[in-house]
Order: sequence, then C-alpha cells, then structure tokens
Amino acid sequence: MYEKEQVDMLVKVVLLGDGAVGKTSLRKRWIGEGFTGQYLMTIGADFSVKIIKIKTNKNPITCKYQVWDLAGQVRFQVVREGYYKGALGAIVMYDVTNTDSFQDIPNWINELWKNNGRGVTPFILAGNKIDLRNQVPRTLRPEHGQSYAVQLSEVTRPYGFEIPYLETSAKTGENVERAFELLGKMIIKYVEAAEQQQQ
Ligand code: G3D
Ligand code: MG
Repeated sequence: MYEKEQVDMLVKVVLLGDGAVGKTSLRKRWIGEGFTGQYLMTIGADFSVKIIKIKTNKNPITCKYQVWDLAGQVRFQVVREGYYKGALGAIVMYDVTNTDSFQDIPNWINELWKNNGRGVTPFILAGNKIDLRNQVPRTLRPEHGQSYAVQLSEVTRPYGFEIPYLETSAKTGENVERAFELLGKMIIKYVEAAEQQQQ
C-alpha cells in the first residue's frame, strides 16, 4: 500500500495551454476519473494528487505528484501567477484541431519560466485530441509539434534537458500515463543536477 511507503520526492507540476485544449480532461484521465466529455470552465485552479514510482538508472523514486490545472482564460492571469510558484515542471498543451492554441504555446512557456521562481524548468510539449484527427479536416500534423520541440530543445539544452513532444488523447488515454512518467524522469534529473551544483 502506498500509504505506508516512503515518498522520496514531492513534485508540483502545472498543466498549461489555452482554454479548452484538454487540461482538466488530461488530469482527470490520469487520476482515473475518466473522460466526462462535459465542458466545465476551470475557475482559478484545481489540483489532484497521485503517488507514482518512477524508474531511474539507480533506484526507483516514489514521487508524490501534485498536478495543478490552471484556468486558461487570460482574465485569470493574476490568479495563475501565484500557482506557478514552486512548479518543477509542466505539460504545455495545445489542441491539434486548433492552430491558435499551438501559436500561443510560447506565451505559456514564458509565463511558466517567469513565475515559477526557478527559471528554465523541464516541460513536455503535448499535442492533445489526436483522436479527432480522422474526424476534423486540416488538423496539425505530428511534424508540427516535433519540429517545434526540436527548436525548444535548442533553448533548453544548455540547462541540461531537451523538450519531448508527445501526442495525447485525454479521451482514449493515449500517452497520458507516458507523459507524466517522462516528465517525472526529466524532473528527477533536473533536481539532482541542481542539488549537485549546490554542493
Ligand atoms: P481545459 O481544461 O484545457 O479548458 P477541458 O479543457 O479538459 O475542459 O476540455 C475542453 C473540451 O475538449 C471538452 O469538450 C473536453 O471533453 C474536450 N476534450 C479534452 N480532451 C480531449 C481529447 O483528447 N479528445 C477529444 N475528442 N476531446 C477532448 P466539451 O465538448 O465538453 O466542450
Ligand atoms: Mg480546465
């Protein structure tokens, strides 16, 4: 049972992206609340907690994840800034059926790095709603996300990590588990490197 198990690390992560890209759905899918398919605008912020074991080169690390799901609407910006504090990483999401949500990604990254109190921190770029690719004409192709992740990695490489791109569906669950695992691995490496620098 997890209750008796020691937690090695507390990890706060934030889900970022324009309104309606699927942040709340992704969080709920990961927590196991399933996909409700009902749109409920997040007011301010909400979070879920889940404990997972992450494999590393050494011992597995038990992480207590606190996943914050922030309101995407610009008018809540003041509320959002407080919630970035202490975030060790993020999943920055867009909707593959919505080009605007892809174009807004740099704003989200800037907001994260400006307000988390740690500067350049790891994140995963996620193109969500891939289940709609065969229903909606002219969706963003995987290459869009991939090549943008390559560009972003040029910025983050000096800080010791690259930005992965994942294609997700909060509806089918595709790559949802993987996104949180991958992010956990990046955060563990990032925190270990920061601790070594302090020694
Ligand atoms: P947000 O928290 O980023 O604002 P939500 O987004 O999780 O509230 O999702 C917004 C809408 O997109 C919801 O639809 C939700 O069901 C839908 N959605 C989220 N993720 C996916 C996905 O992966 N695939 C599909 N097909 N839909 C998704 P409604 O219709 O309720 O507005
Ligand atoms: Mg929401």
